[in-house]
Amino acid sequence: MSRRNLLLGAGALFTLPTERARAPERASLREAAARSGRRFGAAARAEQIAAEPDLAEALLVECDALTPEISMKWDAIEPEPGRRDFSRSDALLRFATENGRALHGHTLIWHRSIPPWAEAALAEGAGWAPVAAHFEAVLGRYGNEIATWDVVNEPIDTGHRMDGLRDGTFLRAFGEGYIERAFHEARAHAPGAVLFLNEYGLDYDIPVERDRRYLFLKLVERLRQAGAPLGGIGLQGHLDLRKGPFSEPLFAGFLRDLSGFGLEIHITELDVREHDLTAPPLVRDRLVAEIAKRYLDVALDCAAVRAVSTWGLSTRHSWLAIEPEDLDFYWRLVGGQGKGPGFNRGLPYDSDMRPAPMREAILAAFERRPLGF
Ligand code: 9MR
Repeated sequence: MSRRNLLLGAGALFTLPTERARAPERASLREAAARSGRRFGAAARAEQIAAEPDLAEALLVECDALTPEISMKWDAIEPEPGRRDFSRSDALLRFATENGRALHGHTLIWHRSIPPWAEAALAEGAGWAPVAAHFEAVLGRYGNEIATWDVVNEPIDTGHRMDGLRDGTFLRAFGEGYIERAFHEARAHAPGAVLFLNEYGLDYDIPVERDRRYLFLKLVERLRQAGAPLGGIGLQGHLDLRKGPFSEPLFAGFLRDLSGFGLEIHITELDVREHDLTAPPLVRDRLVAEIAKRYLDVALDCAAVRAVSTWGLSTRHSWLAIEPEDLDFYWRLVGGQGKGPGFNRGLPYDSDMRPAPMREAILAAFERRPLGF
């Protein structure tokens, strides 16, 4: 299908792009990923795609798959018990499928996206019924069309319990077995889907992340032994220039251990938090691209790593952007002049939808590892 047809397919959502928004002539990220036997994707929001043709086009040019950044979370879907709003997820799915792209389901269970009414109900002993109803509603609607799902997101929290499980609503309501139970519940409503456990903070050579890696491997081992229908591992990959060091051998060793479970691994939320937004843009871009390349060179050396997604495509929209109301505070904090945009530069496209050095880094990492390396 030509790019023009791709775009016409999405005509209901946005108008045709101008020449200005055209992607570079070189290989797209999805083409480079395909040559590496992988897929590339990004998190996205339907309302941004509908309002911004240049973003919509860049997503279609670069991505095989989109992840709903917010709209498929429990609190977004069901703000009040039984009153479900699927409109934004429906729109994103329509945009993806009309253009021959996939969606990655994100996320059925996450301690930060439980609607307040469900939080209260679970704490008061409502039992599994609200969780089952949520899974049934979401997977009943999308389970056939979406092939990969984050079932449980961020279950590990270091420093509290020997098993590393986060001391939160689900653990308190259902005990240690809730993760396994969630996977079985998901399997019951989506028999053919690949079910993922998604986790953050597994990247750096620092004590807390060493602990997290150990606890995460143990959790995966327990789930496998218990026969949970776990099919994939998501490593979020939120890199952070304030953290460090990053050790190639250590991260490679972790991926080797993880590969031993025979599951597919996805890098699900790659982006880079900067440590100095006041440095010259060229310096910032170089630092961002460097760490992304180092991380992906190791990740793509691992044959089990099948997909890479960034958490957003352009820094125009990033959870790492500093909100306008916080900007004054930020600039005072870093001793700046109280002006300038609060954009973090840690994504493949800049806020004007121009490819950034991080895009080159991702491209180069895929190109370094052609299929069958
Ligand atoms: O980027 C997302 C942000 O816009 C939302 O406000 C937030 C709550 O829904 O979730 C952010 O995405 C998170 C993702 O779902 C899980 N891993 C961490 C991401 C960044 O916080």
